[in-house]
Amino acid sequence: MADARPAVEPEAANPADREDWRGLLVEMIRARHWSTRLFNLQRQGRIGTTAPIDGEEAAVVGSAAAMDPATDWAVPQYREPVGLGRFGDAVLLHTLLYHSGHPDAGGYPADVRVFPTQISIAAQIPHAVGLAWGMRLREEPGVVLCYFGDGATSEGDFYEAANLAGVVRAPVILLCVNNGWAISTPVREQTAAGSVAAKAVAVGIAGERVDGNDVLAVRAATAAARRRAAAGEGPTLIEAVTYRMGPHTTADDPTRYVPAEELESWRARDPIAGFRRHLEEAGAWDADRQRAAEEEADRRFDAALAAAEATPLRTDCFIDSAYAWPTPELERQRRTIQDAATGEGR
Ligand SMILES: Cc1ncc(C[n+]2csc(CCOP(=O)(O)OP(=O)(O)O)c2C)c(N)n1
Repeated sequence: MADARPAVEPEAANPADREDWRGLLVEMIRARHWSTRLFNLQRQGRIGTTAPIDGEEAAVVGSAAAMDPATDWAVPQYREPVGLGRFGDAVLLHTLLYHSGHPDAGGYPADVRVFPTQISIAAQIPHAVGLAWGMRLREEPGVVLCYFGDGATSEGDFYEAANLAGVVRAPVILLCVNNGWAISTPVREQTAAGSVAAKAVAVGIAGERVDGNDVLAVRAATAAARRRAAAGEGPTLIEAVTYRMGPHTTADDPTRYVPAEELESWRARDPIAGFRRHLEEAGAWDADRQRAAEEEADRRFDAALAAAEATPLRTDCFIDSAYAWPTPELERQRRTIQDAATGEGR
């Protein structure tokens, strides 16, 4: 793979291109910033386990940038939501609720076209294909962008969903963020296929491998896949080759399995640092812009955190969500929970 620098020279670009590239850099900075803040909240004991995005921002932001949040859907696993800010700040709010164990985490507003965080590996891929197929049958516009990791491509859910997507020509983009590792399993032990993209051949869909640290390359590949899907030409499997520069989750210690030299070689290709350096050299980015981007990220995070912490806990919601109708015994349990919450009955 080439280094993380974009193929187009900023010097030669018109002002609109520069603005566009700045927008992508701002989104990548935001994603890493939000990921770091989630990490810190976990360390403070204010939320549970989270999965940092560090290193994968170009793959996630670049692909999302090819989509239209008004018509298209994003279906993430658990690492990508902080990179989906362009789909609305409700994504961050619900990510915070999810990592707080709040029952409302999955209840996205109807106009936010993002599926809730999915912890079960690859389980979101059949959902994404079903959604895309349904949209096609109902003649709704829009394309579904489904994210998953390299480890997910060893799951039955991946093969079954990719196969069906090919048969029904579902307008779906299957985007594998190949970050090199599935917890401690390196990708070379994950598959003998040579590449994830090669697996597209088996199900008769388009497959493409792209430098996942080049935000412009990822966006271009996703935009092409989106055009094909929207034109009824079927799904695409995109493998964005990138690297997870931090731990798998806040509960992981990668120094026990990641070779230090491997990490260092990928750190030198940090997708944000590379793109930023390129824009700086062209006079399109500076320290003031950097500060403004970080402050904006902080403001939005603070607002989402305040909203998450102010969301009332519904201790009895399992009764409504798990049963079609409550029995007298369940109603008794609900009263017990409510009395405990209000301090009555003590
Ligand atoms: C069905 C299922 N099996 C096992 C796990 C435990 N698990 C959590 S993350 C993970 C590795 C996932 O790796 P990958 O798909 O490459 O995604 P990444 O976390 O690297 O982004 C595993 C095995 C799980 N969450 N779900």
